[in-house]
Amino acid sequence: MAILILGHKSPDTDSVTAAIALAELQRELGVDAVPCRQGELNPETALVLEKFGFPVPQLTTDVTDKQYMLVDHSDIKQAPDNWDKGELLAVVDHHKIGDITTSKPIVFFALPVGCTGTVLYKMYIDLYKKPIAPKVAGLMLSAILSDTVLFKSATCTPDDKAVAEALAKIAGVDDMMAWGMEMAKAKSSVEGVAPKDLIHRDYKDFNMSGKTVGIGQLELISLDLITKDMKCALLDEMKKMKVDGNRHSVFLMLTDIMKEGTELLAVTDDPAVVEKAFSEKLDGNTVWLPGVMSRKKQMVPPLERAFAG
Ligand SMILES: [Mn+2]
Repeated sequence: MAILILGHKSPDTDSVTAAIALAELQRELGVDAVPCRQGELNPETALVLEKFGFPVPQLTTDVTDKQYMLVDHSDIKQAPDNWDKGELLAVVDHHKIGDITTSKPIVFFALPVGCTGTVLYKMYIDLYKKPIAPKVAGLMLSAILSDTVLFKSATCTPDDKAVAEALAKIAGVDDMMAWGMEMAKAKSSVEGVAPKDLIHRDYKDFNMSGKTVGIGQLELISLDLITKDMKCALLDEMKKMKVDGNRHSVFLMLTDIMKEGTELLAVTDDPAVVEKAFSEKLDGNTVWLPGVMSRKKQMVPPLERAFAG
């Protein structure tokens, strides 16, 4: 039976392309593996798969009685359903260690870099010494451009940049910044998309001191793409999600990748946590956070500290 490889729920480009690239690497190693996705593709990921000629991975959200590997996460809240009723064989990641545990030793390969694509490059080249096919390199390059927001994110490391340049050569992408802008434009498309789908395009639930906190993020080439009416509709949907999911807070980061900052929309039981975390006061349900672009590095840690006391 083929091993399933899955990224996190509300998949982004990194989660989808890392599943494909790790499946390709497994095949190089003589292991039968199938890349999966745990949700709908965002428009950026769809563009990336089309450009490099890959089919859309199968939709799988349950790993009961399956052998599987995880990429781009190790948190239960983002993992497939019944993660404990299947057998986890490997984790390849670039986040903090999550709360998934195993009863047997596994492959666990993680680095504090900006993208799973960068970690996979090191696995291919340094660990397993396998060549990367040009179209797989294209996927990994795209993931790095996406996760590091064209190398502007606080999560970006010199390794990400060096690996992206190496991958661009393998993939035959002459102008990676131009390709990155094309991807960013696709990612920014919001017109005609239901508020719920916009929030879930890149959404994660976190456990902060025992409270469920949801944080979505939209990366936009301009905040003007979100009209006043859309903002109201997004807040209404967030209020619904807060009640339905028994969440303490639901946040939505509207990140302007050109201005390099985030307008944070907040629906919360305790507005003081926002002030405590960012030293900025909410104006109604919103606050501008200059320089904040990364959920992982600039949103989650200060919020966790604020929730902890
Ligand atoms: Mn990632």
